[in-house]
Amino acid sequence: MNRAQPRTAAPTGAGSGRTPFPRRASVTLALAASAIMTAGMFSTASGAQLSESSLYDVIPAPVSVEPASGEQYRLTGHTSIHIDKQASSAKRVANRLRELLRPATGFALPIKHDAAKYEGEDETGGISLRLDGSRAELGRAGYRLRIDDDSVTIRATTGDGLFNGMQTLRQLLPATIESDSERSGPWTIPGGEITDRPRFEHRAAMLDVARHFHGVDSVKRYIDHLALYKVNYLHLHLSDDQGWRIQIDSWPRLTTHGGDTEVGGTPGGYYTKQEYGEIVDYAAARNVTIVPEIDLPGHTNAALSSYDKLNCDGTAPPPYTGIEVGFSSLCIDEPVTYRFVEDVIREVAAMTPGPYLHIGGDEAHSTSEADYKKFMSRVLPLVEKYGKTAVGWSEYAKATPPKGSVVQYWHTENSAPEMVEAAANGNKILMSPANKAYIDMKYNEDTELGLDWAGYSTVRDSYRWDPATFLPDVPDEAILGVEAPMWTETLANLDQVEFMAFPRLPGIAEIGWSPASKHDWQAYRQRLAAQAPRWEQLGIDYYRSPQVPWPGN
Ligand code: NGO
Repeated sequence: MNRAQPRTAAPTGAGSGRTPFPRRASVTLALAASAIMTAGMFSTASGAQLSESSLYDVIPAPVSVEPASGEQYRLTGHTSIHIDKQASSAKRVANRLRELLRPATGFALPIKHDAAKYEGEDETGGISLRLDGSRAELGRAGYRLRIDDDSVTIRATTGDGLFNGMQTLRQLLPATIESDSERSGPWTIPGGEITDRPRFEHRAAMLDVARHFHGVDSVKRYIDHLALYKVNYLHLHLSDDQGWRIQIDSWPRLTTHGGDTEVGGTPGGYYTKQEYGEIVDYAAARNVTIVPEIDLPGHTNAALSSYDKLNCDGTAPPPYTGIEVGFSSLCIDEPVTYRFVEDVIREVAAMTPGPYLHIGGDEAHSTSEADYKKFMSRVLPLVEKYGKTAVGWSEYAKATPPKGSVVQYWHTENSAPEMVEAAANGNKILMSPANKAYIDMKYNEDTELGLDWAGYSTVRDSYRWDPATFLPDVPDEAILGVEAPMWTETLANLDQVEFMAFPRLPGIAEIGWSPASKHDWQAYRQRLAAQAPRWEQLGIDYYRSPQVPWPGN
C-alpha cells in the first residue's frame, strides 16, 4: 500500500473547490419536499407533506417498523414528558429530550413523575419514557417506540435504550426541530411502532486532534452528531508526531512544548484535565463513551521533542509539522521510557470512566520487531494495572495482547491471518478497514480535502460492506463492532471535518447498528437524502454526492 503523502502543509482555507452549500440553507422545505415527491422517493410516506417525516426515514434503519396509517401524534404547548419516580436514567433522557425539543418548538415540555402504565394500556397525553426490565428481547440498548394519536411511549430496559429511542423520535419530527430558534411546526410524528436494537454493541468514530487540534467546542459538536446516529464511542487520537493534546501533570512539557504546533506549523493546543473532563461528561450525557489514545511507541515525535531524556541519543528533535509517518520511536531499552509510559497511562486512566485505553502501536517503522514486542510486553500489563482494557491498531496483534483486548483492524486486505489468530487468542476485533471506514479519504479525485492512500471512498463504498464478513476467516463472535476514523492531516477545522463526515458517517453508523438484512444501498440513499434538511438546520456543510438523490436536485 502506498502511504506516501506530500510533505506539505494542509490546506487551511474553508474548502476551496468544494461544492458550496449555504449554512442554514435557503432552499425552502416546500421546494425540497415537492422535488422528493416528484422523484417518487417516499413510496411509504402516505402523501408526505412538507413538514412530515415518514416512519421509515430513520438512520440507522431500525430492526422493525410498522406504520399505523392515519395515526399521528402532535406535539403542542400542552405536551409533557412522563417518567417513573426515581428513575434517574430516565430523568437524564427526559432532560435531554426537553433540551432538544425546546429551542425549535418553544414549548415548556414539563417533566412529570408518575407510574408506568401496564403493557397494552395506552399512555395518554404526552411522551412517556418507561424503563421496563422485563423486555429482555430489547437487550441493553434496544427500545420500542410506539406513536399513536394520543401519546408517544418509549420502552427500554436501560437509560441507554431510552436514549436510543429518543434519537429515533427526534428523526421522526420535521427537520426544523433541529433549528436553534423558534419555528412554527406543526410538530407531527407519524403513527406506528418501531422495535429496535443494535447489531453491534460498539459503534464508534475517531477524531484525530493531534495532526490538527480541535478544541472543546468542536469536539462537543461532533459528539452531538454522533448521538443523532446512535454512535456510542468516540475515540480521541490524543498524541502523534505533530502534537500532544492532553495535560499530563507529571510531564508538563508534553503540552507546553509538545502541544504548541500542528500540521502546517499553525498554533496547536491541548486539553487541560478540566476541559477533558468536560468532554467526557458531555459525551456521557449523550450515551457516548470516550476512548483516549496515546499512540506508542511510534508516532511520538511530540513527546520526544518535549524531553531530551526520552531519546536514545539524549537529544530532543524539533517539533514536526509535516505529514510523514513512521520515523519516530520511544527508546525501548531505557528505564525512563517505562516511567514515562506508566505516568501517562496512570493519569489518562484516571481521567477515563470508560473501559478502554488505546495505546496505538501503528506504523512503528523505526522500532525493530523484537523491540516492539519487548515494549508492548511491558506496556500492556500497565494498561491492566490501571484497570483498563487495551485497544491497539492491527500491528499490536503481533505482541499477543491479553484475552479480551481489542485489536482495531485498519488495513484494506480481506485476508489477515494475524486477525484470525488474535480472535483465536480471545481478542475482539474492531473493524476500521481504511478503504471503507476511513472517512478522511477523498470522495473522488476532485475532493480538495482528505488523503487518498487507501483509494477514493464514495458514499456508496463506505456504506457497502459488512464488518462481519470483511475478514471472512474471522468468526462473527470476535467482531466487536465498527469505527469510522477521521484523521486530520488535511482537516484544520470542524467545518472541514463535517464535510468529510457527512454523508459518510451516518452510513458507518447504520452498518454498526442495523441488522445485515437491512443494509440496502438503494433504500439507504433515499433515507440519507431525507436527512439533508436536518443537516442544513444544524449548519452542517455536507458533500452533495451525486450518488444520493438530494432534495432540490
Ligand atoms: C493510517 C496511519 C495514520 C494516518 C492515517 C491517514 C493508521 C492506523 N495510521 O492509519 O497515522 O493519519 O492512516 O489516513
